[in-house]
This record gives sequence, C-alpha cells and structure tokens, in this order.
Amino acid sequence: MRRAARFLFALLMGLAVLGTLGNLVLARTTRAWFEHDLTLRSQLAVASANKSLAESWSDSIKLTEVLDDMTRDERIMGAAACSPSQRRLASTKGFPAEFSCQSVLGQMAAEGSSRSYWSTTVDLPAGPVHVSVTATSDALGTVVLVHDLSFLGRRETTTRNILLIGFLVISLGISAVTLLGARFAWKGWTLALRRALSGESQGEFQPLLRDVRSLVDRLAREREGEARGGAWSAARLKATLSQHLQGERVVILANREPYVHEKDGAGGVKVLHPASGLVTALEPVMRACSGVWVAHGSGSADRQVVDAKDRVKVPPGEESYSVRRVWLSPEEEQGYYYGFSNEGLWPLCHLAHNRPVFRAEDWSHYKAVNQKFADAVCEEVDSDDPIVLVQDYHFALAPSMIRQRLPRATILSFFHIPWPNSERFGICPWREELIAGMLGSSILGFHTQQHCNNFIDSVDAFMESRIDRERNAVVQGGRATLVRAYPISIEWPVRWLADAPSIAECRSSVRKELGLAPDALLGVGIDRLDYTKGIEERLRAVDELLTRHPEFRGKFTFVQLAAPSRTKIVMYQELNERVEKVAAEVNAKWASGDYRPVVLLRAHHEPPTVFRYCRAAELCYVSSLHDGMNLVAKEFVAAHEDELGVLILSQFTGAARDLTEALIVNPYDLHQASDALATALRMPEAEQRERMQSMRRLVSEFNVYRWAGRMLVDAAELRRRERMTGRFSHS
Ligand code: ADQ
Repeated sequence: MRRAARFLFALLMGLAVLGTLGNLVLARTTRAWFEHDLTLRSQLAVASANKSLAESWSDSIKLTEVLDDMTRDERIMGAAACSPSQRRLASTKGFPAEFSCQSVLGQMAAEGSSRSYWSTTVDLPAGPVHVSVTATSDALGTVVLVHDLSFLGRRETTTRNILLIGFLVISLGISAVTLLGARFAWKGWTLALRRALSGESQGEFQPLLRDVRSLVDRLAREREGEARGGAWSAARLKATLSQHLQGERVVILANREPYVHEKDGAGGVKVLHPASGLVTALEPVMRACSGVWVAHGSGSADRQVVDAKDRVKVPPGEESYSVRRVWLSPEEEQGYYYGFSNEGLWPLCHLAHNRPVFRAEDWSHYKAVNQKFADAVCEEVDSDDPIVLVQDYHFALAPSMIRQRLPRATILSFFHIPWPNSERFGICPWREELIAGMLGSSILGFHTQQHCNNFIDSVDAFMESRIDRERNAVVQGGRATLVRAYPISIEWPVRWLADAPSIAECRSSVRKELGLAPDALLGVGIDRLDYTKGIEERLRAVDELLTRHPEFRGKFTFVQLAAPSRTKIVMYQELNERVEKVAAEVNAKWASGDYRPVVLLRAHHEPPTVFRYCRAAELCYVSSLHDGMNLVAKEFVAAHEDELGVLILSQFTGAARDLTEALIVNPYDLHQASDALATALRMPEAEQRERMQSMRRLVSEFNVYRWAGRMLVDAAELRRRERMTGRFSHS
C-alpha cells in the first residue's frame, strides 16, 4: 500500500513538472499568436481608414475624429497620427501619456525597421500594451495604435486554469489506469513466483528458485531459532539436539582424546588437556551433547583408568560423557598417524612448502587403522541410524567404512585443515580411495567455502560421480554428500576464564615469571610446534621490529609458548632446532642486561596458563603460513574482557576471514609484519577498544555451539528428508 502511494506521488510529481513545462510553452505560443493577430488588426484598421485619414490629414480636428472612430474597439486604448518628421498631428484622449510620436518612431528607427509597419509590447504600470506603427498608404505619415493587452493576461490565466484542470484530470486517469495495471501485473507476478517457490511450476528458474527457497528456509529457521533460543550456548545446543534429533546419542570419532591420563612419575596419574584445536572446539560440544568420544588412547596411564570395554567417564569430577579408547601398536601409530596422516596428508593440504611423503606401508596402516576405529564406532552406537561426527584428516576412509556397516547412519565429517586445489591433491597416489572414503559422509564440512570448492573440484577431476552444484553436493549411487562450510570457533563464555585471575594480576605475575620489568611491553605467540604456524617468520619479524623501530629495544619482549608436537617426525625435529636457533640469534643481537627480546617456552601448557599469557600480553601475533582456522586468535580475543590488546593475524588463516578488525599481515613479508607489531604497540586505547569490541561480539556470537548446532540441525533436516523420501523406512 505504501509502495502504491509512493508510486502515485512520483507519477503526480512527474505529471506536475510536465504540466508546468507544457503550460509555459503554451503561454508563449498563444501570446505570440495574439500579438501577431493585433498587428494584423492594426494594419487592417489603418488600411480601412486610409481614405478618411488622407482627407483629414491636414485638419487636426477631423483627423482626431477619424482616430476616435478607429479606437471604438474597446481593446484599442488610443491612437495618434504622426508626420514623417515625427510630430504628433492628432491623437485620441486615451492615447497613453507614456508614448509620443518621437519616442515610438525613434524606437522603431533604433531597431532599424524600414517596413511599413512595426510593433512592440511594452509593460506600463497599468499593465502590458501592444504598440503598432502603420504607414498610411500615400506616405503622409504613420498611425500609432496602442492596444490594451491586459485582456491577454486574463485570457492566459483562464487558459492556464483550464489546462491545469485538464492535466489534473488526465493525470488522475493515467495514475488510476497505471495503478490498476501494476496491481494486476504484480499480483500475477507474485502468484507466479509463489507458485514457483512452492514448486508448482517447472521451468528454467527452478534451480535458482530451489537455491532461494533453501536459503529462505535456512534463514527463517536460523531467525526463528535465534528468536527462540537467543545466543548459541551449551544449553541451546542441548535443546536443539533434543528438539531436532530427539536427544539421540552422538558419537564422535577423533584421533586425539579430550583427556589424556599420564603417569605423574610418583606412582599417581595426572589428567592433561591436549594442545589441539580440534579438542578445544569439540570438548564443549560433547559436554553439551553427552554420548561417546572414540579416540586413540595415547596417554601412558590411559589403560589404567578404563573399564572392561575400554571406556572412561569424563570430564573428571563432572562426568557427562564417555571416552572409548582404541589402542594402537607402535607400528600402527607410526604408519597411520606419523606416516600417512602427518607426513603425507598434513603437508599435502597445507601450503607451507614441505613435500608430502607417501609410503605404501603407511597407507596400509592408515586403511587398517581407519577400519579399526570405524568398527569401534559401530560398537558404540545405540541404534542403526546413529549420528556420527567423524573428525579430521586422520579418518578420511572411516565414513564409507561406517556406512558399509550402518547404511542408515547420519555421518557428519569435518576437516579441520584446508583442502588443497585439485592439482595439488592429485599428487596423492591414493587420491580416488581417499575421496571415495570421504563420500561415505552425509555432510562433509570444511572451515571455508574455498576449501569446499577445492574438494568439489577434486571430485570433479578424479571421480565418476554427479556434482549437484545447486545443492553443493556430490551424488554417487543415488546417495548425496552435502559439502558445506562451517567455520569453527571456541566456546563462549570460555570455561577457563570463569575464575581466572584479573588482567592486572596476569600482567604482573607473567612479567615477574619472565623476569621482565613491570612496564615491559609483551607480545605472545601460542602454538603447537608446527611448520605451518610460521614461528620462525614470527621471531624474525620481532628482529625486524627492533631493527627498524629502535624505540622498542629494551622494552618489547615476545614470549612464544610452543607445545612440542609430532616429535617423532624428522621434519618436526628439524623445525624444533631451527626455532631455537632463530630465538637464540635474535636474543644474541638485542639482549642486554636482564633484557631478552624473545622468550621461548617449549612446553605444553594447560589452558589456564595459556589464557593467563593471553591476558598479560599487549599483542598476540598469529603468523601461520596456512591454517584451516586458528583458534588461538579467537582465544586471545576472548581473554581480553578489558577490550584492550591487539591481534595481528596472518592472511593465510581461516580466522582472517572472520576477524577482520585484526591487523592482517602476510607473515612472509617481514617489513609488513614488523610494522604491524609497531602499529600494535603504538595503537591508542580507543582504537584497540573499537577493534576488540567488534571481534569479541563476533566470537561470542559465532561460537562453537553455533558451529555444532548448525551442523546438527542440517543433519536433522537431512534425516527428515530421507525419511520422507523413503530412504528410511521407520518414522
Ligand atoms: P591446531 O593446528 O591444533 O588445530 P589451533 O586452531 O590454533 O591449531 O588450536 C590450537 C589449540 O591448542 C588452541 O586451543 C591452543 O590454545 C592450544 N595450544 C596451542 N599451543 C599450546 C601450548 N603450547 N600449550 C597448550 N596448549 C596450546 C587444527 C587446525 C586449525 C583449526 C583447529 C580447529 O590446524 O586450523 O583451527 O584444528 O578446527
């Protein structure tokens, strides 16, 4: 209705402008016509009186009578007879005092007119007049006639009013017709669209409309969910699970276990939280969902604490779900984990310039271990259509293995690392088997759309299958695997921050611990010691900062927490040595007295310590050369409820797509990175606050519960559809 009113208003305005312009043109034209008419009339009047004029030309009284006769027409105000020498011979009473023979004929001469008649229009105080000069036929002189033009004004006003009314009537007519037409057309169009959206009509817009429909559905679902459930939280995830999946038990398959039991060396057992992004993200999800986490039992005391079925209840003291441990022989661990997963797939998927190593025996172990874990999953499920979350590149084959035993399972696989382009992926000798294994999934998730696209391109390049680009799905044997981007995140609020010391306490305790001055400027880096994380480049950027920005020498220290990782692999051992060497070089260059620019803490740290360091630091530099997401960046943001601190983030992390208020850098460009360090250290508090507020808003909203929730809701939707289309026979 508002749209129609706006349209009508615009139409009327348009017509009003048109009307005004038309009126102007018309007024000018009619005036020109009237003036031309008056000139002719004047000539006619003089011509018809020519004889009388000639007879009385020399007698002023008679001449005045003749002129009086000529001015009987009420529109002629007055007339005058002028001699060739511009003298007034006679004139009527009404001849305006403003004119004389001299003035009129003078003006005529000034305009260079040599014709037998001439006319002009003059505005007198009493109104406009038309003045015409006509020569008598026998060249006795000229007659000046002055016509009253005020009637012309009146006539123009009348004409304009009639015209305006006419225009208004026409405008209203046109508007009404247009509105009616538009209404019918809109009605028809919306009806057609509605029919198309509801799937009634077939046509070339169907694919596009299907996309629109699913987007609308999804947005509506999300909006409805947001409205009903508020922000994503553990409670909301739990509620979503029971609402959409009738509280079905979730089984997670991941190589790394969420709790590692280690011998403490004094006959006791300690529990560790592994330094792993996957665990950081999934553990809170499992707390919310309950169920079973199937993982490799890697801790030295893991066997001591499990029951007869290799299960242990966790989290310690707040038991809400089970960990099912699978044991691997050293050969299996070597071949499957260190070999194919971390010397083959890890460098294959990360652009960090390390060659993947593919060994046939590693591949055999990889297949066998995937089968072993798939079997363990099948033992843990409590129905024949369970929901299984398969995690990461260690288990590319498990989805199809699980599906073979449980054809009706809903299998959600998530790759925590990037997927390379098809050309790069093509160097893997077992590329077809890997893809076929992954296509056992119902939904296959990556952090970014780019990784999804790369995967679909790889399928396109190497597999016999149908790619349904409308749904972003791969169809094989009538079964579809949806390929979707689900950017991962951290829990919010972070459990470890609930009773963390204040930021001021963290600042002073960390500085004391590191032997730094209380007002020292502190930067932090927190990673597994992995060549994809760009730790060498990071320490070199610190060196560059001190070289190019001398004011920070003696004041700025960078502390690197580096958890040893995959230490059995030569590449990692070499990295370890290189990082130590770079740290020593930078320190040798810039250390003085108690001051050290780099503190390298090569150890695993429990989450409370990780967060204490995050809170103590002015800046955090994440310099990954390639990273699926990177959760440390989000943890640093979460740690700063004071809204201060600056995040410097590599453009090659998935996180850089979300956290755009970080200082985004190319970690290979040491000048740029060192300038970013300087910018961060000089950044005014107001700017820090602005950036941090915005990043905190994003991380709090797009937290890991949302990540899991969206995947599970998509899974529920898939199950509903499959039940409707008969793939599942029970209701
Ligand atoms: P990771 O490569 O492990 O994860 P990241 O996302 O940064 O990388 O997560 C590391 C986790 O380990 C963080 O929670 C961090 O606090 C912790 N951590 C790091 N160093 C530590 C240390 N020295 N001591 C103790 N804890 C430490 C993979 C992908 C990422 C992706 C995640 C989640 O490589 O790109 O973000 O999975 O999908």
